[in-house]
Amino acid sequence: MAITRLKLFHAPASRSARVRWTLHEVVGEGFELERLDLARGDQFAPAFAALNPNRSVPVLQVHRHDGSVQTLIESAAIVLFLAEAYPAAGLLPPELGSPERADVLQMLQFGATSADRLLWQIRLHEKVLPPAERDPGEVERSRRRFQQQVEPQLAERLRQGPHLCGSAFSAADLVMGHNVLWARSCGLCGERLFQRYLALLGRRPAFARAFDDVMALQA
Ligand SMILES: N[C@@H](CCC(=O)N[C@@H](CS)C(=O)NCC(=O)O)C(=O)O
Repeated sequence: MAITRLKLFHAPASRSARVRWTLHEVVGEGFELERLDLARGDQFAPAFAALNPNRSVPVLQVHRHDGSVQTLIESAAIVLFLAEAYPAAGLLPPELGSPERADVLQMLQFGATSADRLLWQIRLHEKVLPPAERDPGEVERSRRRFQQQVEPQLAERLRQGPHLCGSAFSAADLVMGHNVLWARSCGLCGERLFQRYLALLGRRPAFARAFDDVMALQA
């Protein structure tokens, strides 16, 4: 059923940036954006909690031609949904069941689960939890595991790349590229090849649009 309208609930410097970036890749400016201020607690407003009981961003509302509105949560699932719904954007190798498509799926999930979890543990114990509940040991363990498990796998792929799954940009870059950006803000992914990878991604107009609010925050 044809999609008639897309609306993203988004907060800068959060996982919803993956979805905002994907939307700019697939429909350019053809979507609506509602910004939430997580520090102010907008995610706990009853109207938003009714959309996402997890009280987190991203949330994507998909309006279709038959008048239905579907509410989607979970950044990686939404990235995958958009990649499938807009095949002309070329974010997934087209052949179902092909090794190339399987590789993009595994890297996208690796980004959304194992890598994301380690980065989240670092953030949680450095910034989010009340100081008395923070565990510096957990930060250290997560950093070490990221450096020992995630970085070498990404580096090996980027050496062959230039993208994560070969020569073509894909949905895996949308999730893992965002993670590399996040990792660098934690002092990880320091090797030059990660810098080169982000420079490559940064040349995409959709990337620049998607992260303009982060740049504005930093400025
Ligand atoms: N697994 C979810 C995680 C979503 C999530 O935790 N989002 C964070 C921002 S990165 C959030 O909205 N947190 C709400 C809060 O800080 O209270 C996804 O990838 O979409």
